[in-house]
This record gives sequence, C-alpha cells and structure tokens, in this order.
Amino acid sequence: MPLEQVRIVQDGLENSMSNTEKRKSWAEPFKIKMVELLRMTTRDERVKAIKEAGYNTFLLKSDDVYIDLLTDSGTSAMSDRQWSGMMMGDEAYAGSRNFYHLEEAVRKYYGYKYLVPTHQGRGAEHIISRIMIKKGDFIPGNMYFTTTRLHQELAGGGFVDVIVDEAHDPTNQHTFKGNVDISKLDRLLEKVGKEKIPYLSIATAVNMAGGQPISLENLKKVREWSLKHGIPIIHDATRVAENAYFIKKRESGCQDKSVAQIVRELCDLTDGCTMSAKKDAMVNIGGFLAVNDPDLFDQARNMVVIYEGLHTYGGMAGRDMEAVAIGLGESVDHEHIRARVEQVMYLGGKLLDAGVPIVEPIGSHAVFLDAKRFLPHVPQNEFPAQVLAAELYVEAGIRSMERGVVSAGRDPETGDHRYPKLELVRLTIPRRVYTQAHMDVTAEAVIELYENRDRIKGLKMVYEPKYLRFFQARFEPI
Ligand code: P70
Repeated sequence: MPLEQVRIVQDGLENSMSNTEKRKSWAEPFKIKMVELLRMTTRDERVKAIKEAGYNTFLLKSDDVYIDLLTDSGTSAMSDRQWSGMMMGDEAYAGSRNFYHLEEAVRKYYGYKYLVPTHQGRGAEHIISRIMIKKGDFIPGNMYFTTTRLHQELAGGGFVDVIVDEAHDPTNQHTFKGNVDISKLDRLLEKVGKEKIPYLSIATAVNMAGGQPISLENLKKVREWSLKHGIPIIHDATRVAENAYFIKKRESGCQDKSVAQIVRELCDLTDGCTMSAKKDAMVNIGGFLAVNDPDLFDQARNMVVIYEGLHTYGGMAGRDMEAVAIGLGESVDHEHIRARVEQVMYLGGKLLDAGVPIVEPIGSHAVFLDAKRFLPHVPQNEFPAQVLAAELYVEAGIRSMERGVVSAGRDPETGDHRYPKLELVRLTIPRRVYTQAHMDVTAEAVIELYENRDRIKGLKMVYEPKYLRFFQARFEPI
C-alpha cells in the first residue's frame, strides 16, 4: 500500500480527538521520536554575533540561534513516513520511480497534468518566466514575492500589483487580504492590451501580505476574467493547504468541504503552478513546476535540462522526490493543517493580548510584527524592521526576518529604494518543530522588547549586493 494511504486523509473537526471529547485544550497530532538539542547563548555572545553578521539575521550562524523563526522553508520536521520514503530513493539518473510517484501525487492532490521537477521554488519561477515572458510584458499578481518578481524582471517583464488595497494596511481586518481587485486587472488591460500580459501570477496564502488567503469566490472571479481575455493563471502553490484551511474556516459554504477538496478546487481554477515544496510539503529541499498545457510542458521540460537537471529529477535526488510525494499528502491532512495554523494563531493571539502591533488578521505561516508601529521613532530609510529583527535576536536568541524596505529592493528604473507600505518583521513558524512552550517564550521576549522599544535606534546600510539584497546586505548602527 502506498505510504500516504496508510493514514486516511480524513477531515471535519467533529472527527478530531479534542472535539469528540468536548475538551477545550488540544495537542499536536504527533509525538516526538527524535530531538535536536538547542544551544543557549549569553547576551554578550549574541551582541558579538549580530555585529559580526552585519545586523542581518540571514548572516547569523544557526548554532548561535536559540529559537529559529527565520523561515518555514526547508525547516519543518519530516514525518517517519517521509524518512522511510527517503530510504526508498531510486537514484537512477533517468526515470526514477520516485519521479512517477511524485507525478501521481501532484495529479492527485493538485490536479495538474504535467510535472517538471526543480531544485526548489525559484527554479520553477525561473523556467516559467523565461518561457512565458517577453521583454516589455506586464505580469499582474496579488502582491509581489521577492524571487518571483526578480525572475519576472530578469525575463524582461514588470510586476504589477493587483491585490486589494486592504492587503497593504496591516490593521485592516479583511478576512481575505490575498484577494485580487478585478478593477485593477481591468485598468491594466486597458492600458497595455492583452498581448502584453502573458499570465496572471496568483499566490495562495500571500507571503508578503502576511500569509493572507485568497477566497475561492475571488479566485473564481479571477478565473472568469482570465477565461474571458484568454490570459492564463500561474499559481504560486507554495502554501496552498494553509490557504485552504482559512477558506474552510472563514468562507461561507466551505465548512463541510475537506482541506484536500479545497486545495483541488483552488488548483483547478488555474492553469499551472510553481511550488516550493520546502513549505507545505515539509521537505528540506525540492520544488516543481506543473502545468496543464502540453506545449508549455514541452518547453519547460526542455528548459529544465539546461538549468536544473534531467526532466525526471530536476535538481532533486530520488529520495527528495519521494519525501515531497508523501509530504503533499500529509499537507492536506486536516489534523496536521489545523495544528499548524492554530499554533501560529496561538503566538499571534498572545502578542495581540499584550498590545504588540502585528499584522491582522494573523496569517497562516507566521506572525508579522508591524515595525512602523512598533518603532514609530525610526524612519523607514533607517530600516526599522531590520533593526527590530536584530534586537529580538540580541534580546532572546530568537531569529526572525526583515520583510520591509530591505526586502523590497530598488526600483530597476529609478534605482531608488522601494518603500513598501508594509515594514514587517516575520516570526515564521516551521511545521512540527516547536512546541507551544517555545511560542510562550517567544511571546514573552517580544513583549519585553516592545516595553523597551524607545531605546532602539536605526541602522545604515554599509554593503548592498545587486540581487535579492536582503540575503547578504550589511548594516551598522547609526
Ligand atoms: C520564505 C521562503 C520562498 C518562496 C515563497 C513563495 C510564496 C516562492 C518562494 C521561493 C524562502 C525565502 C525566499 C526569498 C526570500 C526570503 C526567504 N520563501 N514563493 O522564507 O521558493 O525558496 O524554494 O526557491 O514563500 O518565505 P524557494
């Protein structure tokens, strides 16, 4: 029996342990078989470490980190089933059995017909951008993502934000801040014409908006628009299961659907996807491009051999593909996704109760501190989110990530900083890795920092790389 069938993907809150017993408390739907020991550091050690890292949390050594909330990408804990799948890796250069298993899983859970494996998400973004975008094209999307937009720009295109205005306001309580504003699509079409719009770039659980979902209702409208104008939709499916959980919880008429069903519905409204399997699918490395159009598939399959690897492995080992195939099934399991998203809610709820300014509603994969309100005395050109992330590390050994002016980069036309409305610090929760107690410690540390926020001062950038500067830029206190 295939491994993912061992655990029946069941759904519905009424079936879960806590609800049948009518208890208020609930626990993670797994037990721990192996642990990774954490290193404790002193404040002096952390002051030295962050200085050496140029006040950039990407440049810290992970050995110097206590609770690592830099990202949920490649940092989740694989299940015993995924690990046993790793032992079933078929490392043949061509035609690995794990490729066929992955293809079957993508068809089953997402419904896309053709699979092109890649080493991770940006590998897929590179390929789809190179194939579909011509110089001078415009690619509308529900907020940019750093790597996605860069690949669109490198292919000669320009990203156009068509997300609802509410998404740019961290205090707005809109329950589907990932939604597209169709009138923005109309305006773009009118301005540039459909020949210049190769596809719509639609993400589920929009990362840069704070992990905010798009509703099924909105995606259906986007689909109508797309069919009417003959412009396809490429879906960034990186966190589609998390988006589906929000739909089940919030969208009317969806309560009785399973997360697995909603994931399929979302994917069925689009023409293909790029996927970083390092998130929802909980693997340490891997990704893919999947499409329904045979011609597009042909071109992608040809391009993957140049940049990634043969079309039946695309930069992954056979064992990696097996872990992705199993992880896709686990990602749509109701108990799993509920525990995952509700753990994020738990941390966010604690911060809200203490009056710490965060993006609301709380997103699916992370709690985003609103650095503009946290540090109103630090102007945006002194990198408030960057300094807040550095200070949280010094305070408590907790590593987070800047998602503000540094991440937004420079405008390729003018060369100026892009000043995004959202200046955020992301506390990203890896899946199945930390307990509620780690969340308690994190909340307490952030609250303490908030109480002492007045003493925090801005930074100046002293080194700036050309591409994706946030990864390697260096700073000094002003
Ligand atoms: C993160 C990671 C990756 C990602 C994503 C969405 C919605 C594509 C990708 C790319 C890692 C990251 C990447 C750039 C800047 C900071 C962090 N997001 N689409 O931490 O996938 O990393 O596999 O190439 O979130 O959010 P990949």
